[in-house]
Amino acid sequence: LCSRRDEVSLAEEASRMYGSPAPTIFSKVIDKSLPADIIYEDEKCLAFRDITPQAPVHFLVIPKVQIPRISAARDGDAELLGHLLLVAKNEAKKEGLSEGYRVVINDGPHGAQSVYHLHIHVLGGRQMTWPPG
Ligand code: D5M
Repeated sequence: LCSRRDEVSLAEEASRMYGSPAPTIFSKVIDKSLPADIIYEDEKCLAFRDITPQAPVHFLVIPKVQIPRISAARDGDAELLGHLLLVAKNEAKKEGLSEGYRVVINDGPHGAQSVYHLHIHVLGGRQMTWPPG
């Protein structure tokens, strides 16, 4: 859905704005060299099912540009971050999560982040509890 030229300009944009963070497994999901169960894609982002689902519905929304973590986001990312949240709620609706769901961003070691490419978790289809672990 995304041309090679778009991909190159996205990579250039990332490198200009963030330096060149080490690519993660999600870079391969974005360039389609690693198969994923993609449920939504546009020029700015991708949503796909989590490989180790923690709920009956568990998908991730990621920007194509590699912002490593939410704490590394810049003021100029406001529109992109808003877009990711809107995609998250649109896909949650398509997944039938009418009773609600959990939206999570893990940041850094204390947040138990394991993949350093910003991602929004959306979990649903069961009763969530609070506080989280
Ligand atoms: O969560 C990182 C999440 O990414 C974790 O729930 C597993 C998921 N993951 C890792 N590799 C893949 C692939 N290849 N496809 C789909 N999902 C994947 P964190 O918030 O960093 O702890």
